[in-house]
Amino acid sequence: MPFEIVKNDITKMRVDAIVNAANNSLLGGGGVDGAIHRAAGPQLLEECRALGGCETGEAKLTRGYRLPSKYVIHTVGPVWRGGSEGEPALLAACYRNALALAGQNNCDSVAFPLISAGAYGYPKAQALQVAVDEITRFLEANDMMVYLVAFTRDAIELTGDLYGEVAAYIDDVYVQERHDFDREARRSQYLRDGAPRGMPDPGSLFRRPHREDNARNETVFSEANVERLTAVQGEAQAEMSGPRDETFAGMVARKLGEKGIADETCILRANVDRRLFGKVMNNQGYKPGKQTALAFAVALQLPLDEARELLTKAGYTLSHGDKTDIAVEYCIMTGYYDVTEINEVLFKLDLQPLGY
Ligand code: AR6
Repeated sequence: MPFEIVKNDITKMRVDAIVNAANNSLLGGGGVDGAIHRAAGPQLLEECRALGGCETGEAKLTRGYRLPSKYVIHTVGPVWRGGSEGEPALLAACYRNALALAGQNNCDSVAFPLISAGAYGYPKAQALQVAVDEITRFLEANDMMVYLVAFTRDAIELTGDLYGEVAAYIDDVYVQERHDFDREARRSQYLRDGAPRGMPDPGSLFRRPHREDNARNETVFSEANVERLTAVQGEAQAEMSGPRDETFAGMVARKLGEKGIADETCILRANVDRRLFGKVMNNQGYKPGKQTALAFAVALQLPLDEARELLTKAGYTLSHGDKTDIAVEYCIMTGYYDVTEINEVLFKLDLQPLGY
């Protein structure tokens, strides 16, 4: 089931439960705790008083009162004391216990803040890693939509090189495309508005040549073109991994079989929910959204040419005029197929995540 990092104020999330990064007293505080109490109203504090506090790593549930979410799950993260006092295990327990409580209360969707990453001083990148590991593990066995809510993009800090590499690749490729785009725009303007002073009239460049002068050349040219096109099409056909009329669902099914990937694994690796997976696979004519199509290419760990082929079957191309496409292209080219890691990078770059 899907996991998404979103930029938002957690008190605005329309989910079944939001998680509060509280303290042991459960009687309110600053940060996200203060924001949740303010938005929920005084009845939340009243209910919290009756709970008798909460141990670090444990979780307790209350109603949401004026919040758009039905419940608040209060959990207490560890204060960071250098990392050798059991902080990672305690932080993991917060996510595990909060998710279990959400499950016991039939929640379909839950939103977390980055617990301990504010006043409690847990290093942000490490806090994110613990959150992602626990949420991913939970989603391997449970159906739920889980959000990690960051107030700002800076709240999410990534370890590893992928973010920097993708950003650099976008810089290279996207800038190049803009350059081409500008040149194309200038050419269109030239054709539309006429030649700037000193340039030949566009009409003289694109006017059809006199037949008698050019008949021979034209024929030769078009024959050569047909030959070339036929050759290119032949190559393209040869490069395709499956039959030309194969559908998106057909290619996904074939690749699952060839690679021995179970449906459940594909659902997780594509970050899609079971219903969407069923819709894609059981309806030969179904055209998924582009982010979903990209997610399947990643889940199936397709090489770039086959990823392009799969996208074509859903009516899309990988464009160098689209930053998400460029980012995903880089990940595929370099063999990064972890959808969560890719989505973290897309979040930081303010681009659309994959999946659903
Ligand atoms: N929406 C989403 N994220 C938020 C929001 C919000 N409205 N407000 C803050 N954050 P913190 P902790 C982020 O300090 O580190 C309280 O006083 C924030 O940027 O709220 O677990 C409690 O009573 C950071 O990334 O929680 C405790 O005493 C993350 O939420 C203590 O703070 C957590 O920051 C708990 O400290």
